[in-house]
Amino acid sequence: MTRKVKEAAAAGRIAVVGGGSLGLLLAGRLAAAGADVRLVVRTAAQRDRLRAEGLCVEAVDGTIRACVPAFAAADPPDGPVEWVLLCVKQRHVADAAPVCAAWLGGTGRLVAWLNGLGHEEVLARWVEEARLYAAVTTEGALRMDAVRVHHTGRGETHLGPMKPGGEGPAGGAAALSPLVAVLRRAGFATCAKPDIRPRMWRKLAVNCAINPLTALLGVPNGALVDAAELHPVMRAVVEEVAAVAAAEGVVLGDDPVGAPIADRLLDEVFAVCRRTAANRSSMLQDLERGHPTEIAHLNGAVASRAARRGLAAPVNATLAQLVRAKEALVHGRKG
Ligand code: KPL
Repeated sequence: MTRKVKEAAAAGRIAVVGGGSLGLLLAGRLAAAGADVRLVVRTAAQRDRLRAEGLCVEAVDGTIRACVPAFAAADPPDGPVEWVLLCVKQRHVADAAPVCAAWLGGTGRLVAWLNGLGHEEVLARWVEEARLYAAVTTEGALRMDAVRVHHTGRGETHLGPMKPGGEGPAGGAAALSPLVAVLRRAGFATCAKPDIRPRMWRKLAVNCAINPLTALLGVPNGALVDAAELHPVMRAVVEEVAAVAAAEGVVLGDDPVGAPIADRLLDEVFAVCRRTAANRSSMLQDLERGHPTEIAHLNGAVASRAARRGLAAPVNATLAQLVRAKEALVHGRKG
């Protein structure tokens, strides 16, 4: 057995659940790296296209064509897997959770690659917390169609247990090693963290600052840097997110830079805006496509968690209301 095959095999069987941009990217690159991976998508139509045409990842370093066994959510699993990598939108989590549980059997672990808050509680109804992990990634991907994804930018991926501290000797960050190894082999710069929550909340702060403003104004991410009028709004958003994180016991300032946390979060927001200047945020794309946005899991979740803890988050609450109003006006959907 070659080293590549041995390392890929050590991670065990993997099911990527979700046929959007990230799901296609992970499944395609993992399959090309020799991992024992299958892709579980929502519809039979996408499954049939994947079976007929294979999966294509277009990247700067070349095009990868992979034959990944494809299943629809309603299909029975081809046996239990060691890992489920869940890559769906928040609105699909309730439907995806029982599908993930069926693939996991009694011992597999689930890694959620999702934006925002809310999925943790839903998943915990189906899988014990000790088997739940989260991933935060800055890899860029754009789905071209049901079987083709463009790998638009390289980034970093961090994985860690959703509930740090209580996993016992065999669990926690240590259990991630084989998965980290196979993700690295597939070309993703990945590392395991004992506590992923600071990364999740920092990503949340970035999404809460960028997504609603780009969606409301109909502009690409880079435009937020040029509009100085928006900077105090973005600062207030990240300050509120940091206050709620602190109230939930999550320490966001884990690198010894010394600057106040809101300054560092704002720097992160601007860095992401510059790096993804031409991109349209996922919330803007959702609005344009007539899909429900993830506002309830971003600014809406920050506002409601703040209220639960007796804190005020007026800027996040207002942005959430405005996006709901825009959804209702644009799509005739009730807010
Ligand atoms: O994650 C994103 C999103 O669009 O949801 C950002 C970071 C804003 C990049 O577009």
